[in-house]
Amino acid sequence: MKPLRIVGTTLLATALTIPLVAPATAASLERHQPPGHAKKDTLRAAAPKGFVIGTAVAGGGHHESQPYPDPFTSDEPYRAALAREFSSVSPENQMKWEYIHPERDRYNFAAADAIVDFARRNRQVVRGHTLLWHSQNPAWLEQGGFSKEELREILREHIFTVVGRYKGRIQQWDVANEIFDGEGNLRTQENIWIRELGPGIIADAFRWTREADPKAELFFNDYGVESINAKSDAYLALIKDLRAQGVRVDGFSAQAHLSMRYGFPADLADNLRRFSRLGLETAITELDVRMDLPESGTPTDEQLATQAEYYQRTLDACLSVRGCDSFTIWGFTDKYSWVPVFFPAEGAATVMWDDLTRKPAYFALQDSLKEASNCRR
Ligand code: 9MR
Repeated sequence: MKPLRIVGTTLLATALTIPLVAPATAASLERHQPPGHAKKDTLRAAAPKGFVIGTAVAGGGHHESQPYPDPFTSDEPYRAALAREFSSVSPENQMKWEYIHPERDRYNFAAADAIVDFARRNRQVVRGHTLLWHSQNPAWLEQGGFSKEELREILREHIFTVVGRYKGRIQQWDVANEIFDGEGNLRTQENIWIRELGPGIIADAFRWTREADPKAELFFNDYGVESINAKSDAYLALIKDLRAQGVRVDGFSAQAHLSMRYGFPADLADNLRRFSRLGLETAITELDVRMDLPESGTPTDEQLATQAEYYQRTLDACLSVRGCDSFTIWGFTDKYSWVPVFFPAEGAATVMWDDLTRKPAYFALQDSLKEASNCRR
């Protein structure tokens, strides 16, 4: 044990009046290390200064059909890992309309509040997800038969209420999520806002969010935009257009739900750089890497190695682009991943096994973070 360095008698006297071991609170327990892991042996400790490493916080959505209780509120080892490993959290479902605004005149903030409080206790930033989307909207909204004026007011009020409630506590908001289809056309049918109110509502959503929380960074977020393609081109054009109208957009993020079936999007860094050159932030917001599982259900060593490579290349791409300072994986344990629920026969998409032990992909991320920390020092 290292001898204590005595700074000064007054200080020492004061220090001795403070109990040496703080009482174990829920928050302090969350910071405890599991046996066998050194204190600094985490993803967040490995990350370079100013670079946040995040995860989705499991709850709602597909979890409700699974044979386990709500992960975030009931799984203590899960919570401990969430606090220990990550410096950013994204509510997986808990801030979506169907959860946070279940009836026209009623909001339900309990689940989102719990995540934002957890983040504060554990010195984590939060990515808000999401305000304008075509999916996971409540029936009262989708089937309410509202007039254009009513709909516009409903969105405005929702944004001011939700964004206002968490003002100063959200680092990045996914203001608009998945507004283009694969061909780069606006989703004019599926997306109630664009269908009923026209594309101008997108600019309004950004303006209202900015007004409600001037310090949050406001993003467009989508999947299938990792490469230079019709969809990412459409975002680039839209963002330029919005800027020309004086609407400030801060960032563009690629979800990065990758599948080993399709190969790695090798132009990811080049694509992000196009946005960075406009002065925008970029981010990876929902990375996971799914694979076809063998009959045994357990990936082969070769599959795990390929998966690790995909994770690492995605991180390295982000680290290489100026302004890509936020990197989030969509869940960290296979136990709670959305993948097998949505893609039968595929799975093992996250960086930890069900029992929270680490896969090669975890170590690949940790290595890249450490290397970036050493280079940037
Ligand atoms: O992980 C989420 C899952 O629990 C929900 O059931 C699903 C419903 O659409 O949404 C999942 O999260 C999505 C995210 O909000 C937006 N990008 C795609 C994600 C995976 O479907």
